[in-house]
Amino acid sequence: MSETPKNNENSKQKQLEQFRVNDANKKLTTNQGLKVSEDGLSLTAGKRGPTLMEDFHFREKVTHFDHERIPERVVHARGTAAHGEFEVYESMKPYTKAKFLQDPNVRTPVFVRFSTVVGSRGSADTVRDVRGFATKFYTEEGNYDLVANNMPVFFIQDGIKFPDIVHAIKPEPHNEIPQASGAHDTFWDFVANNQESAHQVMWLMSDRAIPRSFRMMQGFGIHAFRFVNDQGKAHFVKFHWIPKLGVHSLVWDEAEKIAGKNPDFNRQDLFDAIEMGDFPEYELGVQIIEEKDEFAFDFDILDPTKIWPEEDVPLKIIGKLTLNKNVDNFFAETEQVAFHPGHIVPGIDFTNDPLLQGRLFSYTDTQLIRLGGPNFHEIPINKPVCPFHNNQRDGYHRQTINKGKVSYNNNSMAAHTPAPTTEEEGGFVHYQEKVEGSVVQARSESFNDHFSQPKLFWNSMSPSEKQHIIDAFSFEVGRVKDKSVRQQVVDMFANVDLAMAAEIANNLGETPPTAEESTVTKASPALSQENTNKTPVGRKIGVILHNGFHDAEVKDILQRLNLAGVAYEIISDKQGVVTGKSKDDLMVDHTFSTTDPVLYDAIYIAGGKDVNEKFYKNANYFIMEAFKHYKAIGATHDGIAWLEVNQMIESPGVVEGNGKSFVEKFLQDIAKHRHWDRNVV
Ligand code: HDD
Repeated sequence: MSETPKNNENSKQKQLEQFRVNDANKKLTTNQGLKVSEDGLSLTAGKRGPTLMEDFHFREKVTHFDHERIPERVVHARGTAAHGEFEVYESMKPYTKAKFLQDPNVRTPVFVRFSTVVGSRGSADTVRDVRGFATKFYTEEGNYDLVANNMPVFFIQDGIKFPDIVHAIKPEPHNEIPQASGAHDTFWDFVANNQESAHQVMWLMSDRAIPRSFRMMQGFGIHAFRFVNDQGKAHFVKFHWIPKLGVHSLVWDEAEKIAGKNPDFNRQDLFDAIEMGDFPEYELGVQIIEEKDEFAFDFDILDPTKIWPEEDVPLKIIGKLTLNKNVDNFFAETEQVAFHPGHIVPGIDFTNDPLLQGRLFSYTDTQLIRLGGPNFHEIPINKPVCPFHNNQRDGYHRQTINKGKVSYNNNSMAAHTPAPTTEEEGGFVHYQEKVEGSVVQARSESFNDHFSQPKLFWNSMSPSEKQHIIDAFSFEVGRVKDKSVRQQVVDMFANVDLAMAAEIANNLGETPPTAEESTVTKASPALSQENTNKTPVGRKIGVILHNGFHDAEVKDILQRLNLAGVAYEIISDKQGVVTGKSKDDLMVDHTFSTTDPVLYDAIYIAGGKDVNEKFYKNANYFIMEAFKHYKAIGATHDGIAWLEVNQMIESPGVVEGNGKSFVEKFLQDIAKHRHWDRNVV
């Protein structure tokens, strides 16, 4: 294990470099290094005879192949990851002694894995689900993992119920249907009979569950953690990631179609952005509560089904994460990375949140089966960049060659080393919280209010967001076959909002509920995506062109869009080039059949001369779908005819014209993301 410099900038990349191998232009060998002379024919007795056992190359190659797969993660199996760096804006010394949060000049290497929760490894990206947002900080004091989700609350309050919620939402055990979806009986049966789930279910039915991009999604540590400073003073803290591009979602019809058209939609988007140098950025925000205020709120701050409303506990922005490098090998890095909320550093500590306490057991345990033994910390992606020394030995796939004969403490033969470190010298000391109580299996009554915060969430939604929640409930519960479960769900959510539940009941053909109206009138504007950052940066538009298009003007428009951070793809009826009226060319990226309007944030149609009926119809489909999904549509030159025929002129988010003013208006409309005020039937 090599010693690393204090400022560990790029230290992870330097470490990984030792393990990277490029096989191109090399001679083919066995794993023993033997050069092989034949790789396509096995050793046989005669040219038409049986394969011989002696063929060690055949056996090694096929045996290795037979063992290529490892168990997928029991949850969060579908994911994608990238490398990056974290920087703190100002020293957090008053709150925490964590070294990576002290010095704005230090860049801490990070590895981030995004995921869906329910689907298996090959499932589609755009399903309705919670998203994981797990970050490993390779700090000079050891690895710190912030294992977060894109929603700030959880379904359950106690880790012991995790197998239950996961069994309920995973495909049903008798037929393994449905894949990557909560729209089935067992999930909703769980919900109705575990009412603590109400808050997260509201988030799951909202647009947050179908993010447009991993680059446009928040992350939340969910639990109350503890910051501890060098004086031993502690504060409660919640962690938030805020994407610089704002928080944006798909619409459900679009998400379902993308699942078929490009199941890799989100991972592709992240990969492409990083390849193009458009590095995704997220700011780190913290909410801090003083220990003396532990009981100052009308909810229990340790309850993971509760947010700390930002209007009550302000968000302090303290740093920035930049993702700037794709992985070299998906399996070696993304699949083998092992996160654990228990990987902490001095200055950060746990609280008594019973869900967090449960997690502290589960994550190491799962790696033992998934990664095949206790030495998974030696896999390059998991290895700390700082030195590590202890008396742990052996086990499957051990790589470290520990010298000497002492592997125990206390000893005299190695002068009592490796020796513990004092707190002053950076040794981790658990926060000495005073704990008292009888040994019980019971929960504090302060965890019992399951409906006030879901109502706060509902109150905070814009009209279109509310409608989407009602539509989502109607779809998801509409897939439930058990009538009693459907009614139980409607009755349960009447405790959140009576009118909402009545509308869902009406859509489902169930009996309207009769609960008392919730008295919560408070709203938290920070919860609505309508109040997020809106920018055209990071968006991708489809540009529909035909031969004879106005080349000079269109190229100028495309350049301006590009300068504003918008990527584009040229779509036409044939691959190759489209030639403009002044004989200038543009390369076609896609034909109408290799792409689809759901894969773009906006459509720009400039058309061309003499389009045939097939081109006309295909282009029309692109525009109609984009219109239905509330996306910006721009048209210039011959393209304007399509807007006229479809009576779209002057609809919100539809812009036609030429030149600079067209670009400005189009960019504004792209930035708005979706035009909910459009009349879509
Ligand atoms: Fe978990 C994976 C996030 C509760 C048990 N979890 C996992 C991942 C994320 C989360 C992002 C994927 C990590 C990766 O990319 O490899 N989990 C959460 C959050 C929770 C949460 C934000 C609540 C606040 N989880 C939770 C509980 C338990 C687990 C209560 C068990 C008691 N989670 C696991 C696991 C996984 C996992 C089974 C599967 C794969 C893995 O750990 O490495 O141990």
